[in-house]
Amino acid sequence: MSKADTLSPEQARERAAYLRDEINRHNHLYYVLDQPEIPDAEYDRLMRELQALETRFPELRTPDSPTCRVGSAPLKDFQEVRHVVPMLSLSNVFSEQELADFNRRVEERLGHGGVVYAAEPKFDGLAISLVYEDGVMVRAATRGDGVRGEDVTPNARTIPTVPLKLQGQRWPALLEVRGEVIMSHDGFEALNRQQREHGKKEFVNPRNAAAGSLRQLDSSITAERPLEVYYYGVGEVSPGWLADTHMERLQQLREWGFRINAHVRKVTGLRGCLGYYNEMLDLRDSLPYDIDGVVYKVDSVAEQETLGFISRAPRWAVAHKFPAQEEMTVVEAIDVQVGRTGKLTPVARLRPVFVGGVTVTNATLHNQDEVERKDVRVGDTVIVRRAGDVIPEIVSVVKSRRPKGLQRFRMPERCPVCGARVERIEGEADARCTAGLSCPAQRREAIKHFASRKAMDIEGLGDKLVDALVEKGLVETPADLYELTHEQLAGMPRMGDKSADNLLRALEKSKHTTLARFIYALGIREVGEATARQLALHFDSLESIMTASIDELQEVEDVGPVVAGHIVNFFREERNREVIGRLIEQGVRWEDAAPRQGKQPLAGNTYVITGTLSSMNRNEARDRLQALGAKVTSSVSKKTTAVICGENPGSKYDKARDLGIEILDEQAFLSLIGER
Ligand code: 9MJ
Repeated sequence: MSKADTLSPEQARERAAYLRDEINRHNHLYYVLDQPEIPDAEYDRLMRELQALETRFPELRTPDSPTCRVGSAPLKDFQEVRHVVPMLSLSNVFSEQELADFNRRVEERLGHGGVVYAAEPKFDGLAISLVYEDGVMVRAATRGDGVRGEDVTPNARTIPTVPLKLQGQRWPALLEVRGEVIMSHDGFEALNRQQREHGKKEFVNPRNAAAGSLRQLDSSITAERPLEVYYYGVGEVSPGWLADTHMERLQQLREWGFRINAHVRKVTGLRGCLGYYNEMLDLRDSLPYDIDGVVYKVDSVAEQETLGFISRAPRWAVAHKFPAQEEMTVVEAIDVQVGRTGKLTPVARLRPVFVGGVTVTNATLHNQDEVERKDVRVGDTVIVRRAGDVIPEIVSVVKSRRPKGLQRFRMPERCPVCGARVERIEGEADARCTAGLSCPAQRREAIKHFASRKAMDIEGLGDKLVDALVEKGLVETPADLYELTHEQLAGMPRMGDKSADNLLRALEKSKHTTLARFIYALGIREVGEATARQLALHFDSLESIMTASIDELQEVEDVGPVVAGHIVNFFREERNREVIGRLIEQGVRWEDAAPRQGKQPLAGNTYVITGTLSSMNRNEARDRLQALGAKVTSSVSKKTTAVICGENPGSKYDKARDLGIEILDEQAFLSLIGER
């Protein structure tokens, strides 16, 4: 039962008035100001609730009800354009059942089953109409309210995927083409990076950025924005030119130079529609742009005409929406986590909310500036976005739902774990706990990093076990790991004799490592895997890295003054030197790096590794080759010296064969690096 079914007529009248005002306000925020305050899913819910009320109490349907129109009046500043053929909106379905109902109505009206549909992705951007006279683009307009839009001709001309002239020899004297203006994820991120660097407001999502960019009074601004268009229909066209089906029409448009999306295709009946929906839902996260659903359009234009329209939407098409990627929820707390290098990260604890296909309970707030910029407070209603595999984010606060008296968030002045002073260096975004490895949180994270796969690769030493070992006081530094006894390990939660044995064996095995891994494992600030490898290649030994000056360190590729400073500070610290000394006493060792001159037998050679090697993993194989002066890359080209192939090699093997490049099996590889 929906809310509309439970209200008395008086309550319904009040609720409808509230919904009308609220929807109109959000319409204005969205269409005119480009500043939406609530996610689309919430807007849709308000709209559907009002529709349900108006269905039950038709007398509530006032002429100014937002259910009677879509969009809102154009901005005053743009010239108004009247659409001779109205720009339709699509009705939405949100479930299989609603889609089945739609398909049944279509079948009933057409008098047959197995209806053929053109299925298309539903781009999440804003609609545009382009008019061509004698093959030349003369006018571009936004949809506006469907009848009156805004003239954005100079802006549209700046978009590379808007043809200024039609391709081919023959086209109708008058052709109006319609499509969706979007911004890709890459474009959106680049734009926001630029906005940040110039101290300007960031856009909340790609659709908003596209709308804000197209509707600029100064088209030179539009020109700098990465806008694109996909086309999906026509408006007013000289008679006699167009094909009889939607799919054929799209092909005509393609030939005239319009970009048609590669995922458009014909499907049959309800099953065909559902198959397409599931396929696109799977693809969604890997597409370089946002889609918020799919659209099915009856393919036959004659059948479209039979079906006709209902108010502003065609009866022959429907949008089948995906689960929303933005939802609203409430911030129940803001916790502060302490990372490996002492960095304090505020994390919002959320009332659980289903968004982007999973239940989300946390969202990172990155740092203090981010919290201040978004002004997120405990008790706030916020919009949460989860797109793809990206960590959930708070997009914005719904200010109109903020209860009175909420406190601004303040970064603590003391570390929430150890109580040490927190410092924030002038010009840096991050606040840090100053206690270093005497802070239990930093110790824990440092040990997890030390043990991780790309560092010492200690198999079986998971995060939970590290937490427990630090908690019990058995491990304070990485060196303590190698002094753990069988009894201590077997006595830990979820551990037994066998797993203790396995872990001791893994610890022993990890002692034989490479200099690059060891440096990376130390967890020096801003020394990632690549920098660690460069350091190991450049210097002969750990000793020379530990005693290098800031200037000497900067001779290494990728090392600037800041990183060099972190390295010097790290090795200057007595505690760190002591831990390193103990690790070496315990037997941690690596092959001496080849001296820089003379002993780099593979210098100048480039290798690619594919498939699974039995004697070592690919990272190790890469380290060994690099230690001998070779370059290791991920793709095969004419410059590749040889491809090293393990079991089940990928397409790189085929490519090497095609290019006639030498292929080495594991035996040949081992003799190359001097193992056999
Ligand atoms: C989008 N937004 O991708 C239509 N749309 O067709 C597609 N919108 C549409 N079609 C008729 N693919 C009205 C709107």
